[in-house]
Formats: sequence, C-alpha cells, structure tokens
Amino acid sequence: MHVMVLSCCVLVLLLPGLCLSAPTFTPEVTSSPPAEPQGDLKLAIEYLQQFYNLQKEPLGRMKRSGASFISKVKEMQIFFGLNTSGALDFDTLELMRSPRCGVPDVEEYSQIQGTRWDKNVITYSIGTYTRDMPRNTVDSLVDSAFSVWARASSLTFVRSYTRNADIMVHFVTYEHGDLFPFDGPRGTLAHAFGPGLGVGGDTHFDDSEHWTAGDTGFNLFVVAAHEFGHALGLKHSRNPESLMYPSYKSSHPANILSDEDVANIHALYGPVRSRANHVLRHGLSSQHGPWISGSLFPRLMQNKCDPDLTFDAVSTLGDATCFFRGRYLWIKHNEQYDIKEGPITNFMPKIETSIDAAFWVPRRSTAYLIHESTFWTVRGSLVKGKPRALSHFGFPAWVQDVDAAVHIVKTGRTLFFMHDIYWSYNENRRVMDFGYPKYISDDFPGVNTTINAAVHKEGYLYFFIGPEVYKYDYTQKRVVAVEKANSWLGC
Ligand SMILES: [Ca+2]
Ligand SMILES: [Ca+2]
Ligand SMILES: [Ca+2]
Ligand SMILES: [Zn+2]
Ligand SMILES: [Zn+2]
Repeated sequence: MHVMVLSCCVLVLLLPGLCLSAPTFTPEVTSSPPAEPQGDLKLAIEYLQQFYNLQKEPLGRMKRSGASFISKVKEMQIFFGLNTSGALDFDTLELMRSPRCGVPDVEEYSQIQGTRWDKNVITYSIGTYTRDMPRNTVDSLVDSAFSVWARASSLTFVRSYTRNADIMVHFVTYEHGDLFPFDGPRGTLAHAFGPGLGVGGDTHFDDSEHWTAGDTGFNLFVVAAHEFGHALGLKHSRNPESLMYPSYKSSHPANILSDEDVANIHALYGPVRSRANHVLRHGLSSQHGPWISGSLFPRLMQNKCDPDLTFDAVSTLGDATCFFRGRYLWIKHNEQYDIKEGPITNFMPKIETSIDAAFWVPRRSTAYLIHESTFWTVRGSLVKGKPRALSHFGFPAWVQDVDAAVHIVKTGRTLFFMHDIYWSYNENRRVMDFGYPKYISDDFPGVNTTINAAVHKEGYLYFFIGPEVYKYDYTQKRVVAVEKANSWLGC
C-alpha cells in the first residue's frame, strides 16, 4: 500500500507582487519579462524534476527534444488541461512560472487519495512561530484552517503544547532538518507530510515568505488550510475550484472547500454526524473500533534510545546522517535541528523496503541504498528511477546481499562488507579492485564480527556492530573508541 508522501507547495512567481493581488495564475502575457530560450529550458527542467519526477541529468545533456523530457511536458499539460503538444509553448511556460503548489507527479494523483490517520481526534502543536504577525494571530489562523476540515468531516483537532503532537507546525527557513530545504523568498511556500508516525502530518511553512492574515503577503489561513489537507492525506486536485488545486490563490470564496475537496475528505474520514451510517456502510467490525480501523500505515514506531538498538545501515546524505532500521529512518542533520524520524517512505516515497547497506559519494552528491541484490540511487530526497542490480558493481553472481558499505573520499574506494569478507570498489574507474574479497579481520584488526553498518566521518571509519559503534582509525589500523550506537541519536 502506498504509504506517506511529502507534498510540497511551490510558488513560482512571475513578478514580485503578482500573487498579492491576482486571485489565481491567469497568464499575464504583458507582464512577463522576455526570457532566454536557455532560461526557459532550465526552468522547465527544474519544474518537471520537482513536480513530475523527471530524472536528473546534467543540464548539457538534457534536450528539449528528448523523449523523456517531451513525455513529462505532456504529462504536465494533461494535468493542467493544456494543449498536449509536448512543446514548451507559451501557455506551458506561463504555467510553469505561475504560482502553484508542487504536485510531486501525476502518477500520484491518479491513485486514490492517500493514507489516513487511524483516529479521528488529531492533535496539533505550533512548535515555532513566524515574526510576521503576533502569536495569537498565528494561533487563530491555524485554528481556523483546521476548522475548515473539522466542519467538513468527522475529524476533531485538539491543540497540544507538546513537541510530539500528531501535526507539528513549524515556521522554518532553508535547510531545516528534513530532506526538503526551503528556497528563500518565493518559490516554495510550505510543505506537509502525509499522515503517519514521526514527521508524518508535520507542516512546515517557509518563513522567508511574508505571512499575513490579509492579502498583503501570503495568506497564512489559505496556505495552512491547503497544507493541512495534505497532512490529513489529501493529494492535489486538477480542479481549479478546489482548495487542493496545486496553486496559491489569495482570494477564495466564503466556502473554501469545493465539492471535490469535501468528497475526498469524506472518503478518508467520513462526513460529519453520520459516523454510525458510515461504519455500517463500510461494514467495519466494531472490534476494531469504528474509527480506529483502517490504518494504512504500518505501526513501526521505534524507540531510538532502546539500549539494544541496532541499525541496518547508516549513511551520510548531504549535510545529514541517515540511520536505517527496518522500514524506519532517523535523520540527524549536522546543524542543530531536531532529529527527524518516520517510515522511510515518508522521506523517500519509492522505498518501501528495509535497507541493508548504504553509502554516500560526495562528489556525485549521491547516496546508494542497497536492499538485498538491488540498489537505489538518491540525491536529496529524489530516488532515481528503478532499483538496479547489485551486480552492477562487479560482484560475483553468488553475492546476493551485503551487510554494510562505506565510501572513503580520500581513496576513492567504496568498501562492501559481507560476513567476514569485504570488497573494494574503485569509484573513479568504476571497477572492483583486484584481489578481493579479503578477510575483514586481516585488514581491520579488532573487527571480528559481522558489521551491521558503516559510515565514514571526519577521517574515521565507524563500524556499527550490534548496539555499539567502533571508531576505527584506518591509517593506524586500530579501533580507537567504542560507544553506544544510539549515542549518535543523542541517547
Ligand atoms: Ca507528526
Ligand atoms: Ca520560499
Ligand atoms: Ca546492514
Ligand atoms: Zn499542496
Ligand atoms: Zn520541511
């Protein structure tokens, strides 16, 4: 089952101020600055990568005549009801420049609505505020935005003052500890994670924007109501009348929800005041509790401070370190952000398995996540294409999984560990080094058991073995320290 997905609302503005008064994104021909053709292509590529899952390739190699590029342009044109030419015509470019909220891709839209909370009383908490308006104004706008959904469904929202409410609301800027950094003024406005554990439901507003209660900046009520739709499991709508249409609109009718928005929230949580009927209609057995059943996300919350906690894989990913266990992931950013956690699918929607081993190659800004005999490549939060075969690295056929992997920048080598042996892969030449596999204990004295996970940091190798982590100096070839593995998560 499709689990949690992050949705981003992005605003690409044509001109400063356009969004402030224009109710929608009607193409404004005359106000558009003349754009360089190359600039158009760059805009289109970035747009399609962000919203339509266009695969990343070096800009030089990306051609507007390429088949994958054209098909993504068409997908976008179909979504917005444009002429499906596959070309970057005027209307298409206008739309790409126009205020809109990010649809990760069209496939997602075609699925039924997303996951739902497994309860109908949902807590929220405002963790950080914007300075753009008084706190009590923020409180009241957020409350109103939740009320939009409460009035239309069986849901009740309860404000909490803790840090572990279901929906944590934050105003943040740029990098903020998840894998989806904001972009400064304009561009991305906000994003929200779908229902789920940890970061699930959490809603982040880009505090580089000017937030307002009126229409002199971005209207917090409108954006919050849209984002909370995502936090409840709703996807984007193609209907321009819907709140869940992927675009910022500064003016809305008194009734902010379209019939479609209402139908979609009913489909997930049932309508107001007809709970009993809904339960009967859906034949839910009372033993589950009528509003407890129907959870579509796995119960796999993990206690990071369990003294016996082990990790399946640990890897750098950009400025963060990822810790994988089962289908769960903790992300610790190098800066002092809260540790973000949740099912892997929350951060990387395509990855619905556990991860055996992972490594990071900085000069490609790419992480490699290995599951059994396949691996994914990941840049930022973008999982590239389909998983590829582990044999790609040149393993013999009998190698069907590995325990751990780590890339060492200084040597340009990636080491793959499996039981008591390891391989060395030359990332520059993209071949296995000659003479491998070798015994781990021969080359890494002091490391005598299966390695669960490995990572390279600040000149040291770290081997995660059971609930401990061995700090290894590979020039001196010795273990220099042993500590609790989860001390890395602040335990
Ligand atoms: Ca949450
Ligand atoms: Ca922004
Ligand atoms: Ca492992
Ligand atoms: Zn959205
Ligand atoms: Zn975020």
